[in-house]
Amino acid sequence: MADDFEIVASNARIVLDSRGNQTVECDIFTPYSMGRSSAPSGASTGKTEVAAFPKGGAAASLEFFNSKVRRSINGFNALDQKGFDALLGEIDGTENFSAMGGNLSTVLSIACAKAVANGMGIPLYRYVGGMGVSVPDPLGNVIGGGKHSRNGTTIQEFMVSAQGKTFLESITVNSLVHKRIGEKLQEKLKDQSIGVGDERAWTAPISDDLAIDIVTEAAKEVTSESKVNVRVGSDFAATSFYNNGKYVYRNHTLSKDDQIDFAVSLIKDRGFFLLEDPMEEGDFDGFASITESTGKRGIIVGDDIYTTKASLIRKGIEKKSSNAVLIKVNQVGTLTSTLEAVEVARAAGWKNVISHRSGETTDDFLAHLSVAFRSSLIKSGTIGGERLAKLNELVRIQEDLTS
Ligand code: 2PG
Ligand code: MG
Repeated sequence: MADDFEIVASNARIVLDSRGNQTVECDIFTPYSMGRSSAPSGASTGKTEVAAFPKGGAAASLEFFNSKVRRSINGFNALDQKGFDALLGEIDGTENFSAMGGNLSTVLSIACAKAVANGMGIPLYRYVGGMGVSVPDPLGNVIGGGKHSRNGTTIQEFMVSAQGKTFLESITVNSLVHKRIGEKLQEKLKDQSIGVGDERAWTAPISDDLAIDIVTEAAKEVTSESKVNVRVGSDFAATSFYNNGKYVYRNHTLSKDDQIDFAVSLIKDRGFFLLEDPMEEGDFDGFASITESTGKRGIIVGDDIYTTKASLIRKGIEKKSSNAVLIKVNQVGTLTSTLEAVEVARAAGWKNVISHRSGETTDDFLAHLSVAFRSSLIKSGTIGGERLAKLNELVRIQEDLTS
C-alpha cells in the first residue's frame, strides 16, 4: 500500500492570486494520482503568523523548492501526512517556515493530502475528516474597508450569514443581501463613488455607524422577503486601526474601554451574532471582557490574536478570551498544525470558523477542510469566482453527503 502512495515527482510554479499578486502552486505525484494546490495571501496579517514568502517573494519560494524541496520529498510515503509536514519543517530549518515561506509549505502539505485522497478515490473532506463531517453555514463579507480597500469603513468587514435549509439557499440569500446593500449605498451616496474591495464587499467613504445601519436594515428586509433568517457579524481587524492605546476610526477615536462597550453593544443592542478581532491582537483581557459580557448571545472569534497556533489558542482558553477561533492554514503552514489548532479549540467547546484570505486563488481546498473540521461557518465572501470556487464546491459536497 505504502508504495502506491510514494511521492514519485513534484513540481511548483508561480501563478497569480485574485489581487494579481504572485503566489505559489504545487503538484505532488504518486504512482497513480496527483494533488495540486495554490496558496492565498492575506493583507491584514497577524503579527505571529508565518510569513507567506521569504525575502524575494514567490520567486524565492520557487527557488527554494527547486533547490531544497523537490529532491528531499521524493520517495516519501504521502500517507504519512504528519511525517510529511514534519519533514517540511526540517527542510525549512527555521521555527516558522521563514526559509521557504508559509505559502509554499501550505501548498505542499495540501497537495500531499489531495494526492492521497485522489489515489484512494475519495474526496479530500472524507480523507481528512473521516465519517464525522458536516457542512458549515456561509459567512459572507458585504461591506468593508480596512486593509482590503482604499476608501472604505474603518472596520474591515461587515458580514452576513443566512440560515437556509440548504447551503445553496444560504449563499443565494447572502448574495441577495449583498445586492440590496449595493442598491442602498447607491441611493444614499447618489453620484459619490462606490466600489468593491479585495473580497468583493462594497466599499464606500461612509462611517462605520452608517455601514452598521445599512447592513442591519438590508439583512432585516431580506429576512422578511426570503423567509430565511440572515444574521449579521463583523471582523473589526482591530489591530489595523489601533494606535497608541486608542482605536482610531474615520471620524472619532475610542479608548480601550469604549471599544469594549462599542463591541458589546453591537451584540446586545444591534443584534450582531458574531464579532471577530474586536480588540487588538495582544489584548487577551479585552477580548475576555467582551466574551464575558456577551455570554451565549455572541460568537467571539479570534483571528490575529491566535493566528491558528495551538499554543496561543490554549492561552485564549485559559484567559476565556473568546469562544471561537478563526482557522487559516497558511497562518501556520501545514495541515497537521491546523488540525491541532482545530482539536485544541474543539476540546474546549469552542467553535471554529474556517476562513479564506483576502487574496485568493480558485483552489477549493477550503471547502473540503471546512467539512472535515466541522467548522460552524466558512468565511469566503459572497460573490466573485475565487470565492465561489469554495461556496459552489460546498453545494456539491452537500449533495454528496445527502444523496
Ligand atoms: C481576515 C482575512 C480574511 P486577510 O482578516 O480575517 O478576511 O483578511 O486575508 O487580509 O488577513
Ligand atoms: Mg480577520
